[in-house]
Amino acid sequence: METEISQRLAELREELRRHNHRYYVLDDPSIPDVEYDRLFQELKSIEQAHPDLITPDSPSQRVGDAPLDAFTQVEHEQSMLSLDNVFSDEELKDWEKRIFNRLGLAADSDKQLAFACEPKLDGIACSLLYVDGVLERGATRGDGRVGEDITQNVRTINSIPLSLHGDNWPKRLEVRGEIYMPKGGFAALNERMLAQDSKPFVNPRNAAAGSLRQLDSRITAQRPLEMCCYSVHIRDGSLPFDSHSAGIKQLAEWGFKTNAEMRVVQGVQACVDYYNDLLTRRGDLVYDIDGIVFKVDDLALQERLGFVSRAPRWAVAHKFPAQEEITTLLDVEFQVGRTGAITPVARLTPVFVGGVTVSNATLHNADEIARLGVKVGDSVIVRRAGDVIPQIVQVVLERRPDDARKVEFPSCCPMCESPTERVEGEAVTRCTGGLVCPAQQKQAIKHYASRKAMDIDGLGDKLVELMADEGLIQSIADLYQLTVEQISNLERMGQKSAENLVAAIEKSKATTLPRFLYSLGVREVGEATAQNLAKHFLTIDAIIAANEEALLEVEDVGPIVAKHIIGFFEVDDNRQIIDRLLAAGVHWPDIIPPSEDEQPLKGETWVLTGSLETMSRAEAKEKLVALGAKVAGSVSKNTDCVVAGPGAGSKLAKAESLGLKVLDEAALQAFLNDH
Ligand code: 5U1
Repeated sequence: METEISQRLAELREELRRHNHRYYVLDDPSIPDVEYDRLFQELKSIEQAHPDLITPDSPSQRVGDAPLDAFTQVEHEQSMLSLDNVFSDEELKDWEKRIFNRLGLAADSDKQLAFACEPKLDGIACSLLYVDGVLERGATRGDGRVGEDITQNVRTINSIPLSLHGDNWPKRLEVRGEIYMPKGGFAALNERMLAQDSKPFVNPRNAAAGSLRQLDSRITAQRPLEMCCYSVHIRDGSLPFDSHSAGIKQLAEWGFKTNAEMRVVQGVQACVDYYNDLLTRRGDLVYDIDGIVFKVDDLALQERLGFVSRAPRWAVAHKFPAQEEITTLLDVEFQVGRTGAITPVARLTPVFVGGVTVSNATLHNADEIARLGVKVGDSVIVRRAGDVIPQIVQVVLERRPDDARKVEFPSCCPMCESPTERVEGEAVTRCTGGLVCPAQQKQAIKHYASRKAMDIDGLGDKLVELMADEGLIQSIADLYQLTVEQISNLERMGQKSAENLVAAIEKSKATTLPRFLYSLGVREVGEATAQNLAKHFLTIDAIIAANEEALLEVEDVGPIVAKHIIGFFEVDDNRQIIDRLLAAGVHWPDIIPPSEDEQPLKGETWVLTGSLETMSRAEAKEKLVALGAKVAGSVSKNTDCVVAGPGAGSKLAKAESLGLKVLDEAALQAFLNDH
């Protein structure tokens, strides 16, 4: 009996370890999460019944342990190295020249050295010690010689093997790499922190550092940390490979996560190409990087090159432009958007960050200003990562000047002086001026002319600004009154471009009802909602007249959207603008309602539950709606039919208890084929 239990435990641990590796290291899971959970539960329940059989490398031992009082200091078996940096292609080429000189190779010789290139992850450098193939200790880099023992915390990181795969490992193995938090995990963690009213982390690196610094490893266990390994050190005995790249391959075979972007290239020009390629792809990577590390691939050459103080001559980091910089908040201005939303924008002392000069950053809303505690005059940290708009992530409080000024959110719109309001439960403050507000007028016209709306060729944002500032247009209806002469008198507008623009405006008069509806810029009415409204009501008059009850019958229209639609058409100005547009000749073809024959499900309510194999739920819904059905999310006595696929649960049970018609997927297919 005892041996049977031990055998099952060994099987479960091996299987879970394999799935863990596929999921966290290879990003290639082979079983669904529920199956993993079942195996894990089985392991835990056996271990609970037989605590004496728990081993430190069991997958159950990653959940964290009782809090520590403090981290202890540990000495690394071999010092953890630091890296020299270069900041330009020239400096990188000089580095290669120095290597040639040291190796006694003529600089003009045709010899190309092989370099291993890999992204430099922006995380926390750590070292892992394995004794007899089992993880014994994890430590931070510290000063390179002495770090902090974070064994309890690293054990919770799923991409770190608790015991090594294979059997060709040395008795004592030290593996180094970077512990980091992927961008997606960072965003989710910060959302959780905000939801709990906790302070979010400034960037993924700080989040990783903060998570590793937890004395309570149960907290670390809940943080989405990963480790990517980049070097191997063996205390006794020699390395079973002769190049850095072969070492990385060996690390992967022992079960470590290594960087899939690692390449071996010939010569320094190929290093420059690699750098440029990753610089353009930096924003697409799922983790933050701050540069590229280049290493002489051949270990024998590394040995010959040696070190200067604690930095190897055979490796160098070519840093990317920083994604965070410090600058000064000069002022906060308030911009008014199309829907009246007032966005505070930080005006900054221009600073080069993330590869561009940044002089503005968004401050989002009043809550964000309060959260940052930022004042005008403060030194602030600006972050520009990828194509994301620059953000202020932190205030450097110790540099706050005495005359720093509090940021006051305006009580009146800075454009039209109408009062601002903040609806309870919403983060946004809005101008209540509607289309009286020149800022909202301009945005409304830009939206009306945009490609997915009325698609007025040649009427870009700058031209709208100019025409509005010159007093030629105040509302979208004014567009149809513009003359060639008026436009050609504008700065940098010739006769020909003015004629073209008037022709494009004229052409826009022939449109469709969904486009027209979308162009009006009603809050929350995007293209899809506009389509649904048009299909449901068929005419603009019917939409204008619709009350809440009628609007709620339209697919995807909920109480909030209905409120915005009603609110929009209640405003006299808006109805007058529509009248003027129609009088100017804006028109669209009638929408012919499908005949009764084409709508056999008219008046019926269907519910889809469980999964479908031959089509997605969205496709099935589209087909049923095209046949006239309303597809609802819950089952009630008013439901006409429930389509139940595999995994259908409580909705199917309810349908059965109410005696409703239930179809399986095959029956649904047959029905759709017949209609
Ligand atoms: N990718 C990578 N990052 N990184 C950091 N490789 C790498 N190598 C390092 C460091 C400090 O040091 C080696 C020279 C061992």
